[in-house]
Amino acid sequence: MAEIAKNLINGAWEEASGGKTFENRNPADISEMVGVVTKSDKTDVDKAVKAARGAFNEWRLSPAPKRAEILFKAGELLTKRKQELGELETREMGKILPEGLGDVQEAIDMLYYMAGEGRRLSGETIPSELPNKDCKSVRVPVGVCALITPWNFPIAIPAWKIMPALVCGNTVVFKPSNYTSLSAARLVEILHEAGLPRGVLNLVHGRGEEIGEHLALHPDIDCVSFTGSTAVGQKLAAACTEKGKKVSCEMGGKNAIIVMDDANLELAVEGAVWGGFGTSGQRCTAASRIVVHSDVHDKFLDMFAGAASRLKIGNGLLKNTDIGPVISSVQMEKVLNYIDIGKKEGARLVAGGKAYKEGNCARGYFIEPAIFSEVTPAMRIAQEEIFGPFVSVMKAKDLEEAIGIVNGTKYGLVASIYTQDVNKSAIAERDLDTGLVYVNASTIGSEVQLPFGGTKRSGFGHKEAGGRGGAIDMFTRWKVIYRDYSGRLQKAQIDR
Ligand code: UN1
Repeated sequence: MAEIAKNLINGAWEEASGGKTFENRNPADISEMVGVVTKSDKTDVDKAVKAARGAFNEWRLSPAPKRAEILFKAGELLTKRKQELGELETREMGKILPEGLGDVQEAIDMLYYMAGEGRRLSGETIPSELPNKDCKSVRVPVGVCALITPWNFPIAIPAWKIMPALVCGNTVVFKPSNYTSLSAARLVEILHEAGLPRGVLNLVHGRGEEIGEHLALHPDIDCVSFTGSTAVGQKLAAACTEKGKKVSCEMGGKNAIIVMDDANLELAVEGAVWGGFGTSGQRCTAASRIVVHSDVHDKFLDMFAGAASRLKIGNGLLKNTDIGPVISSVQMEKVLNYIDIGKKEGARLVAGGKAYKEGNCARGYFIEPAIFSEVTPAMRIAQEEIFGPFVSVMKAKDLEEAIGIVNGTKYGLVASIYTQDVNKSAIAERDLDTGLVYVNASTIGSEVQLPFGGTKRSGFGHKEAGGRGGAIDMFTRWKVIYRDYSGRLQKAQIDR
């Protein structure tokens, strides 16, 4: 029997109370069992929340720079284990190793960045209108946070949430995706080893459908941060708001790249391949639509289809692999079903779109990177998030039409434009209704020192990561303090 990845509750690694487990298998080869994971039920969630609640007061009162020192230490430990964790991610969810290593690096960056915040959690002092009175605003932690994360960035997205939550003085119950439980457990193990007091960070493994809602809506949870599908996020946002919890959700995307007639086409093709097929298209930031100026459309399409068909499909641990599997049989069926939908809608499949079973790919969930052309904006394949190696190419006669197409979905996470014209770029930067805009770069590549998140149905509540408007706003509340040392009753607005 393989070792079981356990929950961490109140500083102790333990199996779930029901004694049940589930297996994690490698999506590149399902005969390989990556590990066995303990399967929590609501009792375990309750225990974890209780532990986090119990640890809150002491953690809240510990100086932020001291909290940050633990994150610095964890950053060092994670750096030492980067290779091991990158490989584990690849085996657990299929992304190619360089991407797995990048994912770990993003968590390291976030650890150091948020550790720095420990010495910067500043507020404001403002003069009072009354004598002998001072006013200030300070950031205080929100309380006990439920952090629910997806499988496509098994280490980075948890780090986006856990690190700011901890440095701000919150305690945490972390529920990672069941597909990437082992990667999540390693990250928690590192934070634990770095010296977090018991109960400050708790980990519960299990399925979202079974324990996610129970955790998020638990009466002792003050704050919920979720990354996942729009369907789940919307429901969660409504339910949490109703219960008075602070909530933020990072959800789906239908991100687009605009390729103008003056674009450097080689660069645009590279960007489209990376944005469309990196992580097998399983990113909320994936470029699933490319809107191309009519004058360069045919040439671009030719180059793009050629580049996509040259991508080497396979196990992400092998050196030459460009594109790994999708996460599961369910996801594979979903993507293949969208291929049928695209054909039925009258779009033209110009590359890929079939299950790939060659050589040692027979036991994995591989799909040839698919490109549809002759896609029109109202088609389902131009509107719905597919989350797989699937790109819809559309035509536009000018910039205005292109921006209209890009903005014409319910999502608003990322958009990008390839152009050499500074004026066109400026208009796109202004008018694209997305949380992130890239110029002459793909839809992927956010950095931790800036906020991350989308508009419309892509994001709800505060953004993630660093910078103004980022995660520090999510994991703190502003408290305003008026201190009167006049020794008499003073009345604002009335004493004149
Ligand atoms: C996601 O797509 O799910 O910019 C997150 C990027 C990464 C994070 C992406 N830094 O693509």
